[in-house]
Amino acid sequence: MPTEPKKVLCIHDLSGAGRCSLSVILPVLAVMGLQPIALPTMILSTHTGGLGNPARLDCETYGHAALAHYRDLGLAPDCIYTGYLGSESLVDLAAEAFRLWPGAVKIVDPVMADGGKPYSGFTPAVIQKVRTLCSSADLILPNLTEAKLLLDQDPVLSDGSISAEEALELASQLTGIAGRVVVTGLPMGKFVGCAGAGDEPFVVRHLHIDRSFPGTGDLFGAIVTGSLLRGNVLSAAADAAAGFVAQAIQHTPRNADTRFGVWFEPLLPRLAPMVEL
Ligand code: PXL
Repeated sequence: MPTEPKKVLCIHDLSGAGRCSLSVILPVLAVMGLQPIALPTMILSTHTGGLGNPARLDCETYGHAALAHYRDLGLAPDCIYTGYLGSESLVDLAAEAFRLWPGAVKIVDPVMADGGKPYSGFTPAVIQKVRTLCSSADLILPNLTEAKLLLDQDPVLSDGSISAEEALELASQLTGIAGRVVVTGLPMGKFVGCAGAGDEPFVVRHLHIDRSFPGTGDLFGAIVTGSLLRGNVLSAAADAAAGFVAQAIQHTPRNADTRFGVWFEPLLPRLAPMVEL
């Protein structure tokens, strides 16, 4: 019998247009040789980052029914990877999945804020719930603003850039919440970096590109998840993810509308495994 590709239960929203969340995560994990199982927390016509007021469908009831169906089927994920959970009850949905499959690797991207402020709807109560979810994760992937919010610190940077030492210190503080941490999207002078803690501490830096896009955190998180499940160490996974995000930005024409995300699709073959496991 051939071995089934590893299953990743992906608990994120599905934003139809705007290249983020499940529409980025599913193709990335699939091309990396994994088997994504999509569990949309919410269906939106677009993300909430500047494309007007999206149509929304809350999938909480569906989500609980889907989890019960997977449990009854005996379909146990190897990994549970969570992202945008726009309400307290959707954080409970993710926590329920963690309870159902305690043996799965639990990766939480605490999608809730960027650029120094929370996304709409992320009240202090939701943020507290996300913090609790992070404390039951094996790995968390906050951006800088989310990292500060998780630590209950002021999310606005005073001088717009942080040093490698400060980045490592921030990642290390977060190991008080989850075992392993990668803080992403760190402005480090002419570089953009990420910092890891929990095993060997590391900093990965790539040349900073002066444009920002929605969905790059999801692209990063999916590649880290895929790369870890393929047996790589965390620093290698983060380096691969940061490198791919930088390439995807470089391949997005300068005059493209940034609200629709990076043009990553033609680059997907670069993520395909060279060797079958
Ligand atoms: O990529 C982050 C993200 C995911 N999902 C939704 C969002 C955002 C960021 O704005 O609005 C719905």
